Amino acid sequence: MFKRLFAGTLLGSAMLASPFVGAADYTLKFGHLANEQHIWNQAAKHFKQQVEENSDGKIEVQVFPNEQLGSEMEVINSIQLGTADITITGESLQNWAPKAALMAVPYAFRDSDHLQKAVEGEVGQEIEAQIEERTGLVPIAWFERGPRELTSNRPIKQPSDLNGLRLRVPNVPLFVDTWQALGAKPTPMAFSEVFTALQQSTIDAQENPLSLIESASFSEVQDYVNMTDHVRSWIYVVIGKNKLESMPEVLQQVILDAAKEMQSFEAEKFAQDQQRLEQALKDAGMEFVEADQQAFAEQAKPAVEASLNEEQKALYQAIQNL
Ligand code: 2Q2
Repeated sequence: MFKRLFAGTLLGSAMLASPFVGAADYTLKFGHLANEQHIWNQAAKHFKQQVEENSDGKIEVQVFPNEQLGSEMEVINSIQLGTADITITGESLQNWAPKAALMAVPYAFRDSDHLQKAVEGEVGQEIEAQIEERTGLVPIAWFERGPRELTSNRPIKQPSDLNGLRLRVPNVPLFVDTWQALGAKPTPMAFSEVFTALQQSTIDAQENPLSLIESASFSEVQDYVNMTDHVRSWIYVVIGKNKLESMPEVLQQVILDAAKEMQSFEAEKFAQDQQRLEQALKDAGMEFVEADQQAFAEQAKPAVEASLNEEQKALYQAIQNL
């Protein structure tokens, strides 16, 4: 009797934490590089909740922020090996699928509407198809990102101010080519290593949307946000194709529906976040610098065009014509 009661109490408290403890047939490990507060993590948690509820606990989703499952490139490899399942990734996929470069071409998208047209239309379809075919990852949702800005410890207004600036970029060949042409010294590096590299001055600068500048506390090691707006882009939430297809169709549908729901949830948060970020970074001590975007765009253009191969150029043209 006592034993029974005790077991009942234990079960009761476990149920408070999660209504589905122990019942899952499938576990999905979802790792990404942003911190706990970041809207990507809020979206991931929303997805977890939807999937667990709508699968009656048959699927459990474990969310790992802060590169706890490894860097972006490592998690992509892990998904391919089957030791992780879901991540948030974009133009770094160009290392496998060249068309993914078009998600983040310097100064390619005029504005949010232009970007949306590309993602939701044929351009997006072509990119997604190649990602799926070449990487074994299936895009299930996309998020718009804020424009990428350059942070540094001296103001950068013109390309000529770059003058050998040691700049971290993600593992994106097109970014390396472009920043080299602009006069900086770009080095690819995992996101989680950037803070320490800036602190120890092995690099001088980095570039990212405001939301990741905040997520990684770069205000502690960088004084200026130079408003270059050099890349507008989107990012995908991707899942391992083998894992997805190993599930019964009804559960696959639960995942796809939850992904769409996560996409709208994130889009709403994104709009609110964009209004908050500049002031938040100013409050954290960063100074905003107006950069000559036209000069950056003009100097970047020939480098971008020289860097794109034939299939990429065709898509680049298609984007310009939208
Ligand atoms: O700077 C970074 O690491 C992030 O902004 C992103 O991971 C980057 O945009 C690409 O690696 C996305 O594939």
